[in-house]
Amino acid sequence: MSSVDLNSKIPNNVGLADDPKLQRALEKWLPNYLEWWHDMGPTDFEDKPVFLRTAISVERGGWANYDYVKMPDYRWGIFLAPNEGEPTIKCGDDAGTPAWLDVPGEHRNALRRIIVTQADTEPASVEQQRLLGHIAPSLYDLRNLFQVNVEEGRHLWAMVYLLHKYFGRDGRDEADELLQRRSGDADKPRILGAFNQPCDHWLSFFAFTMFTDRDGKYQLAALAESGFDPLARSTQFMLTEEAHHLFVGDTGIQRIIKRSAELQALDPNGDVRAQGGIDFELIQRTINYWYTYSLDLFGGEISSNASSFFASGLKGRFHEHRFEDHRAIEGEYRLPVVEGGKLVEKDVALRNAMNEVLRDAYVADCERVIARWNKTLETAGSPTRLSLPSRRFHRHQGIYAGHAFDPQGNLISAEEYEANRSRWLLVPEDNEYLLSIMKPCYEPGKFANWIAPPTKGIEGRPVEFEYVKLHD
Ligand code: BYC
Ligand code: FE
Ligand code: FE
Repeated sequence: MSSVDLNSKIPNNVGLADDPKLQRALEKWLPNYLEWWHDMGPTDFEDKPVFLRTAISVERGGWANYDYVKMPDYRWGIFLAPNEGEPTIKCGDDAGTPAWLDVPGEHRNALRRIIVTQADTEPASVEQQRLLGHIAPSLYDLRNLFQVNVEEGRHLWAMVYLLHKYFGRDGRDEADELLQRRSGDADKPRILGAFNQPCDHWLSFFAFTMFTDRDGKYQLAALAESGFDPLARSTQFMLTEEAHHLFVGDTGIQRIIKRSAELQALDPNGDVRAQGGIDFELIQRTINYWYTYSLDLFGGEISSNASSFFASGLKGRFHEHRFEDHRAIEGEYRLPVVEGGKLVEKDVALRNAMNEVLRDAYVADCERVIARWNKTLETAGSPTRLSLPSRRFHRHQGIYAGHAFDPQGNLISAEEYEANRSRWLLVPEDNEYLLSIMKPCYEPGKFANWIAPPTKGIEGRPVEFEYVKLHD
């Protein structure tokens, strides 16, 4: 395990200084990355000091440093989690045998594809969020947005390191292309669906960090079980940063719910919008929208890709060590499929259902958060309850795509679906309303009317701390 080198151009614990060729290649990529950040990262705040966390080590206790940093000066580093004992392949045909310290020729293409797909989401999310700083509900939230953004940038670095180090010329080309695709671009879109959807306002930002970053948690956890050891250790460390992103989304929506319940109680007709707040129907539509796009990110329910990734030990299940049988050759997974215009139960080979197994863990995690949000509503005396729609609703990938379902998961006609779209999903009129109430609120300790303050600040600082210095 190399020690941490914080003073070189690219902070790292991967011994870059001992590999001058790799170091040069990454130092050549660095200005292109900075140019991308300047063009596609958060607009207009480049000269403002932000109270940011920077990864400086992989020690559990003290891995991060907090200080004011201007975003373009952020120290994006490359860190691998330390190995505990001899790493082994965690799943599939070769479970229990030594892990690969280099890329096995037969898995080169599959690994490259997985790494590129993971990498692509990181800059995509920064692009999606680039304008949100202009309408932040507080300096506290503004800081959290920028924290998420710089860390997604570091996640890109983590994957680009793997591409440069282990995939030669192809890897360098892929790394260049990661800076060329653009979220939502008609000609050069990002790879996965959710990362091409607009994220125009803070309700979408919080839903995105709640639901889409949470897909990130589960995908990273599955890759943390990879038999390709550098990928496993890289994603393990990314997960330490990911927790904050999920916190931002979970508590962001929870604070909106709390405020909406207050406004509901305040209004003589219980009308949240009349008080300038975000009504619960709109919150539910936003949940429906981002949760289902995030479900798509797990891929098809029945997937030969997933089967071969698992079989070859490239990608495990969530917490693979908790399973008894790491080969999963036997066993079936039962799921509803559409046949002859009806839903019928069908058994598929377990390995082919690995995307669905991972999605199950994700859905259960989302359910736990929804239950907490409903507790908030209960405590506030509101009769409203929020819920997750069926995993068949509003899907664009997998066996339910191409069929129409209502949020309860019943097969319905395309006409019925279209007629209810604006009741079930975030639509352009919603965005108009949200943008009309989202004005920047940049006074330390002050919060926009549509959201409650957090219960505490960041890293022991008070809520009214000046998290972003907008004035010298
Ligand atoms: N959109 O066998 P199938 C994060 C494609 S988020 C568009 O069903 P597979 C983050 C698929 O590529 C975590 N296309 O799926 C969060 C395939 O294409 P080809 C990101 C899709 O391969 C917030 C075809 O459909 N990490 O970190 O088993 C902020 C059939 O594929 C989609 C990863 O994704 C979609 N949603 O599984 C910042 C991990 N879904 O081959 C960051 C790496 C599927 O026919 N990726 N397709 O051209 C993977 O492990 C897999 O690629 C997937 C798909 C799980 C995504
Ligand atoms: Fe990330
Ligand atoms: Fe994230």
